[in-house]
Amino acid sequence: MNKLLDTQKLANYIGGDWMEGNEYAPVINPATGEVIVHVPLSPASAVDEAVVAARAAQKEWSLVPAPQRAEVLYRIGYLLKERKEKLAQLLTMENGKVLEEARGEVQEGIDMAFYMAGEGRRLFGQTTPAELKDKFAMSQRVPVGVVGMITPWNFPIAIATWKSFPAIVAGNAVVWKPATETPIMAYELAEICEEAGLPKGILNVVFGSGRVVGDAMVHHKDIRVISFTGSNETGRNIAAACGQQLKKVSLEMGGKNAVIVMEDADLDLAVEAILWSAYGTSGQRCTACSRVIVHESVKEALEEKLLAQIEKLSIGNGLDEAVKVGPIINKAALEKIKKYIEIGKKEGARLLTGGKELTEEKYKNGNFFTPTLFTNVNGSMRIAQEEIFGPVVSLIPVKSFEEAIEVNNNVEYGLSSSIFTNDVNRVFKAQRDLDTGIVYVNAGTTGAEIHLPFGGTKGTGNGHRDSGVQALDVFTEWKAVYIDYSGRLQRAQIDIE
Ligand code: UN1
Repeated sequence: MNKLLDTQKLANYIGGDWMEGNEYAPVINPATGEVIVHVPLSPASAVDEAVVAARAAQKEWSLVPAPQRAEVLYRIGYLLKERKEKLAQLLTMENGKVLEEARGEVQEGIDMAFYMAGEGRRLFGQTTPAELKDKFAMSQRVPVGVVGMITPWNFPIAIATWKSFPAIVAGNAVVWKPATETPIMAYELAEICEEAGLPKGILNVVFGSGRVVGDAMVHHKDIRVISFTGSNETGRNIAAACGQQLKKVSLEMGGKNAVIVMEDADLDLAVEAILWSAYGTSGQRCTACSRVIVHESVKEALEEKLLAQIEKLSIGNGLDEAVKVGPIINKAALEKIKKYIEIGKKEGARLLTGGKELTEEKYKNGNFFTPTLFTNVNGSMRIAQEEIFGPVVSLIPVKSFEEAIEVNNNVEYGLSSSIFTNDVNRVFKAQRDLDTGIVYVNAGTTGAEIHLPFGGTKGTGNGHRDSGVQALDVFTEWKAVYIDYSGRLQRAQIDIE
């Protein structure tokens, strides 16, 4: 048993009860290959039970004044803060990201708790003049009821907080399917919610596969909204199923994010930012930089500087503070990355560094891959178009600012982009013309802050946003209310003077 965990077998959390499973799968530390814990693989009936509990609890929760609902979120925030180090260590063990990043991820959860707790005293609606005399009109947010959330392994706690905290403060109950690769964060968060006094049934965790648990959630008639972060293929299937049922769905599905380096850029700064956004989390972020679009006049200088720094990156177990690049989540993800290296070579891109799985003694039980840089890539090659989700960067030379913007936009995704330039006119043009939900100037493509909307255009999603106050739009409906205090029948559009 791991000393940081009080159990060998995780349990579902349904209606405030911890329920053992029948079937379990091992959870493997991607750095060491060791089994850390076992996660239940629940049947679809567990979703039914969770929804029953959620529905019952939500009725009362929606009547609790929002500032009081927020009090619970404040307590959750303080507990997350208190346990930040323990959570970060567990996160590194199950996900592999290096400790520094794991701490940063827990911090996102803490920030989200306090930010959404503040919304408890806002949740603004609008009053609007009515057409008729002695009549009052307003619109207000109301909870949708039971919310389903399906979250990925790459940010197992932050993304869960982006979705559950706005849902909870707005008066909903949540049924949550975390990724089976990283269930410990879900287990810990559920425990914290319980300790913070979140009423039973408001947060329910059902562990299991997408095929069984996810599918049951998507098709459950009493789950009114599905909020999903994950792969494009799964997201499209969920959207189709929700479309059929007229169920609201919010999707966030990745990116092919670029850093643009113009000829007037501070190259050393750009190199630092590229390293951090491309190889941090081993490139396993939706926001990771996987393309560098560089002006041809600084291409060679940039390549040289990048190469010198990439070779210094230490790869290994993220629990070691000196390590900068941790493992890949599992063997299947590793195989996918290897396949793209072959594709890149066949397409005629030049491999400058990396492209290898590490198999020496100290790496052999984990899934390690070297930070990789391809150059002379053409924007239409598959390695420059498809999401690889690993530490693989394609360097694409361009001749002008206009071409850089065009290459940036010419992909299926639209999550994050960045430009390095010191030309103020280009800064303003770029922030207008880069077709992504997030734009950075003189900073890398990662590091979104929780009080701004997170999401993207085109194949990245379906127009909704996670985090930011905009997340409330996913978890609330607008209700228009008219109060006529004239004492007589006043017909809108007709009885106007
Ligand atoms: C993700 O990869 O899905 O902006 C989330 C960032 C982090 C969140 C990434 N704050 O890189």
